[in-house]
Amino acid sequence: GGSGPRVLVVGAGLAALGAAQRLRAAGHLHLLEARARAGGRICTRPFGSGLAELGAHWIHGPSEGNPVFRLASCYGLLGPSAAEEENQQVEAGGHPLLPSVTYGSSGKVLSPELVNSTRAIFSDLLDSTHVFLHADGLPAPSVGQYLRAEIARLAPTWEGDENTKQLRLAILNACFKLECCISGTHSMDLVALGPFREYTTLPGLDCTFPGGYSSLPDRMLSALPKGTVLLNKPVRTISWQGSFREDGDMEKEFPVRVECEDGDSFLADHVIVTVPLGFLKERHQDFFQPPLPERKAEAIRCLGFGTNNKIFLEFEQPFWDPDYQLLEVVWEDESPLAEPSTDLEANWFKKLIGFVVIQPPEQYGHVLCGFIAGKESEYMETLSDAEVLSTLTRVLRTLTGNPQLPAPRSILRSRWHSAPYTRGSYSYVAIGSSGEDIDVLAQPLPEDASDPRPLQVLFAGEATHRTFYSTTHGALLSGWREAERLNDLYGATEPPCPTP
Ligand code: 6YU
Repeated sequence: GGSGPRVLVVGAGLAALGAAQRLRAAGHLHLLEARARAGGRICTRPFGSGLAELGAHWIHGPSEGNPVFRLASCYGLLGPSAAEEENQQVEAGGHPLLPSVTYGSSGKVLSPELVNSTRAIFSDLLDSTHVFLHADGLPAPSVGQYLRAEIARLAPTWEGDENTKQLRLAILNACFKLECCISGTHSMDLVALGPFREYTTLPGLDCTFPGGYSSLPDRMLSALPKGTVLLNKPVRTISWQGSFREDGDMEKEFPVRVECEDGDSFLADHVIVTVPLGFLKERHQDFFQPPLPERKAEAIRCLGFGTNNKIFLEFEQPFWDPDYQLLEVVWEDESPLAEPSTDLEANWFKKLIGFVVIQPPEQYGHVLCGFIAGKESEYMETLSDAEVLSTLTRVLRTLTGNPQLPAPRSILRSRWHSAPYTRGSYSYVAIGSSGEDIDVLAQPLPEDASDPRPLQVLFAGEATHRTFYSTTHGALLSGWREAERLNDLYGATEPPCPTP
């Protein structure tokens, strides 16, 4: 370390690594990470004959405007198709664009015409929510209530017999579940309508990392001086507005002291907090000394942070047609206009939206990745692997109409809600909150800009990015933003050859 300020970063996920990468002002820099690994919600594990992404899966909108895409390209971590101009221009609007087949609960594949025309209805309704951004009067507080009212209004105009209409409603209900996974929420009734379209999508055909998403944080980590990141160092409390002195050095005073669960403590001029919103929701009251200003505590309470989990299943042989990359599921008796079941034990698996086929099978084996959001997903976390595997085998036998369908050979799941240093998957703007709360969360402390010791506590992480929350690029940009805030304070200007 040099003579500059002492900076601590809590966490070693993408926001933290991004901050470390861009900090030029720091004399001393340490990242304190609770887990035994860096990467946070980027978590690649071996599975089948390849890898499984338990956290972030795709680069959403891989194109020049996406900093994760730029960084990954610059490190050479992406496959050849990601580099193609054509793929970078695709406008998917944040939804998976994969060739798909839809299984109905009666054991038959549903008509692609009916499925596609129904999806188009849903997608038009979703698009129509943009008119409510910054609007004065809203027809409903939540995205879910708005969509259901529109569906109730439209349903009588649909052509076809009663069975077809019921099936359309069932398909729409499946669309709601997919949307719950995308927003990382239990129900779209919890997602605020007004700010919904503040989340911004970027152009580009979503792509994956051939060597695993973790290859990105790994590369960022290896570029930092050895010993910068301390693993297995969960932070217990952050004291600020203090006057702390190191033993044996009565000269220098620090405003910040960070104490770890193992009793170690670190003094600093600045601390960048990148812990997930789920952790803050649970712990903010005793995590900060003095406690956070009420307006920030309120933002932490109001913003949404739900659960989206993945269930990887490896099969001996594929039961699906190799042309399909997405196997969707529709429970034919469901409707968005009916009350959802609250019997988690009996019905949790119906919240599963279906499976992404992991490509290519030559590299990964015959692997499906199921997605499940909400309370049902949190309930799933309490079950054993064997229970989940046997339930899903039964479900797949029902859906394919094949009672002999062989059980998967192995299973691997994420459990983001139970993870003590995450407590869910990612943030959303919940009813009763707005994009303003995101900005409040991102605001450094002390609030008084004329404080002689400014920027004691800074906040980064996906939940602090107003338009890219819930993504890796939002996390990375938030880390860069806070690093630049400190660089600016110390007049540490851009190096002649900036990092990508
Ligand atoms: C993306 C995707 N993706 C799936 C699933 C999940 C997420 N995301 P971190 O948590 O990484 O780091 C904090 C660290 O702090 C961590 O290491 C902790 O251990 C540590 N820590 C905590 N407490 C501590 C303490 N006390 N002391 C010390 N350390 C402590 N993003 O771009 N593409 O495909 C997905 C997906 C299952 C769980 C995702 C995806 C989200 C990203 O993973 C996530 O944002 C970043 O990795 C977070 O980085 P970070 O540094 O902030 O925190 C309209 C509209 C809707 C809006 N949503 C639409 C977007 C859809 C989002 N897509 C998600 C989909 C998938 C499949």
